[in-house]
Amino acid sequence: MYSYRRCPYAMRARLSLYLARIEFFIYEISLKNKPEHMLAVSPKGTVPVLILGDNQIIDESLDIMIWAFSHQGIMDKYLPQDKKQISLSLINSNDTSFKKNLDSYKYAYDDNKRENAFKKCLDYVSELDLLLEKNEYLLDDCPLMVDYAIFPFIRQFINVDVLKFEDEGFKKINQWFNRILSSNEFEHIMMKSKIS
Ligand SMILES: N[C@@H](CCC(=O)N[C@@H](CS)C(=O)NCC(=O)O)C(=O)O
Repeated sequence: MYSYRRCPYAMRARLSLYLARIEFFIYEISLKNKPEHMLAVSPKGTVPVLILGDNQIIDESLDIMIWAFSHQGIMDKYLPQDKKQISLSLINSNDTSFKKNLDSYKYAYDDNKRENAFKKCLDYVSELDLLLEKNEYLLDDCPLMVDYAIFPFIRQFINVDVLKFEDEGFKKINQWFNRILSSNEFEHIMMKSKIS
């Protein structure tokens, strides 16, 4: 898999492959100097790009997650039918509006725009926080695909300014965040690759 260690999309893909116990090689790329072979098999030029044994290419992070879980027959465990619709809807909000607001919060030069984007990000975080009133993870007491797909983006959001986020007092999100952050699976997928 072509990957970039700090990319949240690549993190969710690596997490799913790890959870599914699928062995894979990581080819760590530089986003500024993408390998020709990667661009040849996936001209859109984003990571992650997974190349299967039969040369089939999967170059969308959610497709990689779904492929990994279904390949190992553990789809029901991570994306149970009764939670499928809400899971995909929460992930879709993450990948569209939350990601857009997160980028403005991170990169906007104008202070008002940054603050506005921060507030908009908090709307989504509050929605997640509310879900965590009921369970330890977003939709259950064990982590599902939805948790692993969203977590890397919340991590980016919190890391922009940890103290500013902590001032908001989202206790449940903080607990959920720390639980996944300190998990074996996250630690494993963040280990520095020896092949690059
Ligand atoms: N929709 C894609 C998005 C992947 C994506 O945007 N990855 C970023 C890195 S975090 C990327 O490769 N950007 C290309 C670049 O910066 O040139 C997915 O889910 O896999």
